[in-house]
Amino acid sequence: AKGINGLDKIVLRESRSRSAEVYLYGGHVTSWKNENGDELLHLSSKAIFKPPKPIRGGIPLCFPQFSNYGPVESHGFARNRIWEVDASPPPLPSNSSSNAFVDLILRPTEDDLKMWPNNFEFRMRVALGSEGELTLTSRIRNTNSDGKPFSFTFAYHTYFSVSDISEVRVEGLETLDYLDKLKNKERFTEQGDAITFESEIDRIYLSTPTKIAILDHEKKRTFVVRKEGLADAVVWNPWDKKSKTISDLGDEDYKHMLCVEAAAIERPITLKPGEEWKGRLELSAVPSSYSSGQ
Ligand code: TA6
Repeated sequence: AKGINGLDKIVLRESRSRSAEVYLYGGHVTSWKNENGDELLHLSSKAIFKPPKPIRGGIPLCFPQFSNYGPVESHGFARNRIWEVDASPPPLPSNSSSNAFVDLILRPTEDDLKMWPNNFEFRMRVALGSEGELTLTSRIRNTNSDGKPFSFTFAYHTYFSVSDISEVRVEGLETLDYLDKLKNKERFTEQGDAITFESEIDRIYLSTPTKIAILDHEKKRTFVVRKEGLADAVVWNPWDKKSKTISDLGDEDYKHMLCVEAAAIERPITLKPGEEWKGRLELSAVPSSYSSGQ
């Protein structure tokens, strides 16, 4: 369907899960609704849908570089590009019961090759499962014809919608080491209980488990993040001061959003020509009897 600014909008609906649906603009998921039609991702009230400006919210794709960890623009160029529907997707094991999915593909533009001289095929399948779970499966292949390997870092920069950031806990990152972007990316160790939020946070947690939980107290809802091929997890909230410096983010948005980003950063992925990397993210939102303190 034609979406904002004439950008092609793709809508996924899963018949067995009532009002569950997913909106995509190119490779960018901007909306994920559960079976009651509740919006589960945060999209900034000031988001700009005009390539090459990245859309503020949803699930921006950081490739070939996370943040400023490398030579190209911050978070790379994949999130700023117009993707195509993949006419010849690779056969994927139908391990997911979902029949609501779309296969997309991105190849480098001439400009991209100037910034990052590597040929690649970046295929992504976005699927909405019968329980309303959202799965993004990325497959990145090195198609260099000159025998050159390449390395990249990657993140699904997911913006979760939360009722009140001061009543959110993240479980699964306890006792892990992290790099703190607010302290010169120095390495620290997380303490022994769930992470809570009362100020700006911008951390890359290292060697994280495949499952991370984000508990929203007011909604009695837990987001479950399951990931494969993505060892790290970034936790980011700009809080009030930093928010005011981000032109496409509402001043109050930080109260109702939290980024928990499945990522591969500490150890970049290296591919020889012909090799392919797979990074899979599965998001679900389940009722939780979360009570602060337990
Ligand atoms: O993932 C956290 C982060 O790297 C923050 O440092 C902040 O820059 C955020 O990404 C947003 O980046 P963006 O380029 O989308 O404004």
